[in-house]
Amino acid sequence: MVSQKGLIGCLLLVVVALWKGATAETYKVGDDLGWTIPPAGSVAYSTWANAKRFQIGDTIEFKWSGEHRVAEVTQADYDSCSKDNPLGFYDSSPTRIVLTSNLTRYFICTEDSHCSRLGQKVTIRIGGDYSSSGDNDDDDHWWEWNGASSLSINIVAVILCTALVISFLSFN
Ligand SMILES: *[C@@H]1O[C@H](CO)[C@@H](O)[C@H](O)[C@H]1NC(C)=O
Ligand SMILES: [Cu+2]
Repeated sequence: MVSQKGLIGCLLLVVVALWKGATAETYKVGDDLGWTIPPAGSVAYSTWANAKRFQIGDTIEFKWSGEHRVAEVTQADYDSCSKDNPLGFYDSSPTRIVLTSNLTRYFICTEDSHCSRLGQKVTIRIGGDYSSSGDNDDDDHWWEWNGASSLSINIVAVILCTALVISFLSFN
């Protein structure tokens, strides 16, 4: 006999799983640091980015005060901090950018030598293999074990719950 509590718990699980699967995240670049001259060079932004799991549909938000800008550039221009041929240019804070593909994106600040000498630049890797990107415990959830896609977890949850509902109804 299936208890009513078990049934309710099961339905809650489905709601949580569906909600999680449908939720896109917004990431504030640099977290509390924001978009500014990093205290010890670009490592602040690479550390920040490496700890995230950017996915298609997520948004990154550049937020700053004072004299900063955001330019999206090619990888070559990123490496050389060249601001002459930006793919995108944003001069008001906050700037939000939606990640629409798995292609890596490169952003620099175009003010003075903020990129070239002070390291105000960030690389955003989307999708991809996160096995070497450090501690991601924050984003590991028990309903996404072993990296199984949330879609397949949702399907399993729905099937289990349907079976529970059917047995609940037939025993009552
Ligand atoms: C993006 O990367 C993720 C993770 O590797 C993958 O599951 C997904 O299919 C990719 N999407 C596209 C459109 O390539
Ligand atoms: Cu700047």
